Amino acid sequence: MRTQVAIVGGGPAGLLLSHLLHLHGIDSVVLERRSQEYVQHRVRAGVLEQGTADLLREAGVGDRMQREGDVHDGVHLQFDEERLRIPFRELTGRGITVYGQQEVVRDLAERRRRDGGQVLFEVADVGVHDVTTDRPFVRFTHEGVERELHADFVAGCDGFHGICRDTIPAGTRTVYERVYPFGWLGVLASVAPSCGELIYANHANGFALHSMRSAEVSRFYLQCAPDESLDEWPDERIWAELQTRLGTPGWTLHEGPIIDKTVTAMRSFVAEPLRHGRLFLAGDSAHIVPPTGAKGLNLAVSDVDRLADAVATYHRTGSTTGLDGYSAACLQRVWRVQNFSWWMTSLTHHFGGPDAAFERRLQRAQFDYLRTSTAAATTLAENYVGLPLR
Ligand code: RFL
Ligand code: PHB
Repeated sequence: MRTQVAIVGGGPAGLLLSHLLHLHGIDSVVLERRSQEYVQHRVRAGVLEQGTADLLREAGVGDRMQREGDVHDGVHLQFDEERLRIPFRELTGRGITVYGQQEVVRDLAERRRRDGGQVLFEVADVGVHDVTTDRPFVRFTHEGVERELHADFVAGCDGFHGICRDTIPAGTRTVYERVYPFGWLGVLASVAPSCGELIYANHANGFALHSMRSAEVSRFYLQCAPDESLDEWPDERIWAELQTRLGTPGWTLHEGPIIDKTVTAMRSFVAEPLRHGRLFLAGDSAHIVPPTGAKGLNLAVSDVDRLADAVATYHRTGSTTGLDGYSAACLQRVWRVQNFSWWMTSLTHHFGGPDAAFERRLQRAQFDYLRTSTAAATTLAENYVGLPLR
């Protein structure tokens, strides 16, 4: 088989890249390890930056998001029982869109199907070869048959546990990593959201987040141990802990049936550079942020926006400037977002340890600063709604 860009991974990064390339008249084939059913039902991100939502609309894949997504003009931060609203729209003129990642993936997959795009699900034994030559290719097994996909470029959009990153020789890449001493217990519940906007709470018991997916479905997260067993969290304990950590006078948290529970460990991770020969990494395959800033999906979108443009410019003009600058340009945004995600995490979580009481005093001071300083609140707001894409 031959195509112009071989894309490993059919998550948001891979599918959006394939669609953006198609808009530029460039062929691609997406190779995805999981089934279509699995990919479209994986519960993950929920917050789209203004730039991400704008890009999806401009690329013609934002119709359902426009109808069903919920635009928010602010978020709440809470310290113990004190709640503070950060008014994004007022401070930055921009907002965020709450729309599930799996809905974005469904919209992209459906559009690829309608446009005749090739997305192969349930591929196995994927290996990337000869990326430092002019003739890179991907070998894989599909429906029991071993195949080779030859391309001009290979895009590694295969997430944190993918294989593309490891094809870059250890001597030519540098990994930066921080592992946090806690994880998130994610909960999906069949109950209307109890607040119109997200609430990030720092309580003496630890972090809690109130989010939502629709008028009937709420999404919650609770700080827990990184290797926490779900057996420790029967539904009654989850609701009791959410009531405690999110509670504030005059506000009621509504309870309902819990329909999904997962535990996610938290890390910050960057592998530099994002390019090796004709292999380009994008999204979680190259970087992970702790989810507190709601940035992972948005960073993936920013990477593939740049990559599609660089590949299109190369095909149109022969210029390699965009491709050559891809890694450095992405990394500049990646590190800004790393900083913001680490900061939001540090502001709202308990790290434990001997200086825990000192840390909580610092968090309180930062919270008070956000409450009293427009400059501080604006810094949070402009990072949360997202800096301009390019
Ligand atoms: P993905 O989504 O992991 O997709 C990678 C795809 O590659 C496939 N794959 C392979 N395919 C072929 N061959 C192989 N060898 C393969 N190995 C893997 C996988 O099956 C998969 O389909 O990476 P991508 O596309 O870079 O997208 C990144 C986002 O998924 C991720 O950053 C976000 O979900 C992070 N995230 C959030 N991001 C936000 O922007 N806003 C949020 O509110 C937000 N909340 C979250 C999050 C992530 C979370 N978890 C579970 C990690 C909340 C949570 C709890
Ligand atoms: C979500 O709704 O899944 C969500 C919202 C905000 C975050 C992380 C996840 O920071």
